[in-house]
Amino acid sequence: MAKISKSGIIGIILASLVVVASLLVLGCVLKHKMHGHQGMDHAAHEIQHHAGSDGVMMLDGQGEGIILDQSYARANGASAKAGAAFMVIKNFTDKDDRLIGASTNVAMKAELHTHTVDASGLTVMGPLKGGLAVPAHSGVALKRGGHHVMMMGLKQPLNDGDVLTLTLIFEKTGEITVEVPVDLKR
Ligand SMILES: [Cu+2]
Repeated sequence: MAKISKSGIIGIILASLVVVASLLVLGCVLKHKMHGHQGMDHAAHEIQHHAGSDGVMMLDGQGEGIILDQSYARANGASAKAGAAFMVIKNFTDKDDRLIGASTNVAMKAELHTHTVDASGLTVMGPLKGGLAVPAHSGVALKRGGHHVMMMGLKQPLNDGDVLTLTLIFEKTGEITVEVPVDLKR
């Protein structure tokens, strides 16, 4: 059996440490990369953040027709009488369209709302009169503090993880129905 010198053992230990350190760094890089690709919500948040005050933004990705993307709904507590739904409406068509109405299975009534600043500088919420323009080849963000679908007269509490059905009515495209997850953490 070969005799291993003291310096040989130290060499082996050092080499092992380098290998472990390399693996840790590699693991970290891979994790970040995966997060970048899979963290759609993160990206969505970023996009919504960058939309103008009218909610209109550049269209990213590819698709056909009108797509309701990154939707979620929430309410303030189990006894809330109203909730709200948010999403990015993506118009991949060549026609300017307009969101003119909404309905849902979980509320008596759904209305398009927006936030505006009144004469005294207070931010108030109210119906979006005339609907919401969704220009051709554009996205429109419905986000907290901006445009949203108000669901009034909730028939049931909105619990985290529930899925509700939301129908949006567009002037040209007609009705589009999507399943919307409830996410109370957003
Ligand atoms: Cu509202």
